[in-house]
Amino acid sequence: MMKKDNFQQARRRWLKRSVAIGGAAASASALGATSESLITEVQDWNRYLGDGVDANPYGMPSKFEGEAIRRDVAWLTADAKSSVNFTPLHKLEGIITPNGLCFERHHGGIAQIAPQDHRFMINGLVDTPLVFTMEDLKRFPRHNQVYFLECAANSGMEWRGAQLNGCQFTHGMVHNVMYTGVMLKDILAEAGVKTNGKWLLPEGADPSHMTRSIPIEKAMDDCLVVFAMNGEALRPEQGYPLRLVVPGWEGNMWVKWLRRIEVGDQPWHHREETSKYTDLLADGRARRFTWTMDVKSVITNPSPQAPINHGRGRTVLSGLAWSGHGRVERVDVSIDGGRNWHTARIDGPSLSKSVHRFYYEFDWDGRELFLQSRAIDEKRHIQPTKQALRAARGENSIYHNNAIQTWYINTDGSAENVEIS
Ligand SMILES: Nc1nc2c(c(=O)[nH]1)N[C@H]1C(S)=C(S)[C@@H](COP(=O)(O)O)O[C@H]1N2
Ligand SMILES: [Mo]
Repeated sequence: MMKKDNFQQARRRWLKRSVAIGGAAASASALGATSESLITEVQDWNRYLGDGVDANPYGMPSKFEGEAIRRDVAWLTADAKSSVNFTPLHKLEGIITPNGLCFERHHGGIAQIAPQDHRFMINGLVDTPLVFTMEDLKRFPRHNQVYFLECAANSGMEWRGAQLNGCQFTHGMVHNVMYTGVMLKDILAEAGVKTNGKWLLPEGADPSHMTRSIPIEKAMDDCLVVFAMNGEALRPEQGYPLRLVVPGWEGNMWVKWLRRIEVGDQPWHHREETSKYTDLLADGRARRFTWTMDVKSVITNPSPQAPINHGRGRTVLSGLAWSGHGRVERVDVSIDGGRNWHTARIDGPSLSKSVHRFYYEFDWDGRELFLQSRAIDEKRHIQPTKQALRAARGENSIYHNNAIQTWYINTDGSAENVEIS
């Protein structure tokens, strides 16, 4: 132990060491190397009383977190009411997307529906057509499940080449939420599906009259009709007061402002949406009914919107991985463009059809890097390279791009969306 009279001397020696301490244990600045006044002087927030408990009946993030917002890309869509914005993935930690940051995709603007005015109907090939109020629905057994929702068009602009500069824009049409709701199969059992009832047509109450065909097997498996997200009521932009959850399947089937499900014996011919959500192959044929979202991952930090700004030394790389087929089993990370792969550390819950958080800590030597991540799910699906995906699907596709993403890290720590071959 250090005696007290030796302490001053030791402290002076300590102050002279202005270099940062490298290595795994610490990357703090030596005292004296940075603005010491922040420690030695009384600051405003230390001196003046803050707001009282009545300042924010509904809490907001710190005013210093103004960068953590959804963003849209003006040229992508002509009209904000039939548009999309993107989750700021580079600003998130863990696996849950906060409600105010979940990307939005809607085709007719946000419907504002008072819950007492909302009705949900089941009709078609059922023994008893039924109409439910929100109160009625809340009397079925409730379930809580964390699921990702990914728009089939996520990463769609990247098919032909590196385009958008930031994981928010390349991969931000995904969110991951804990839903509370009731099993669709419980509601269907109440109505009694006839033996020839094979397909469901869920319909939204918004002006887009969004409809999708869903096979009965999926409905009887894990679909939920939900009224809450992350512990509170659904947000209006996410379908308040009621939305369909179709775990692992493409986002357009997760009908918001859900008002009706018709049971039929065959898939419906959709209006413009069918053609939109079909993958066009190079030979002109189209992939139809490509519902499951394939295994995918992206490095969120560092990335173009979140460069390395601490110089050389210990660097924490982090990202997200998910698969519509189940759990993510492993994530590999490369810092040299796929020449060498390292197994990343998955931290936090590993739930089926939910995003997984991964980390890879390394010492950056200040040289250029090519960062990549590659996810493998429990069914042994491996995330493909862009070249492999193009070879399989051609270049005309927009939907279901789950290819490996590359970020180029410059010697100054800045990052850029690139493609390498
Ligand atoms: N009623 C209705 N449901 C809808 C849509 C819509 O426009 N109207 N958009 C769909 C699409 S294409 C996607 S990707 C998801 C987006 O869900 P989010 O807004 O919660 O991100 O909702 C789907 N459900
Ligand atoms: Mo979508």
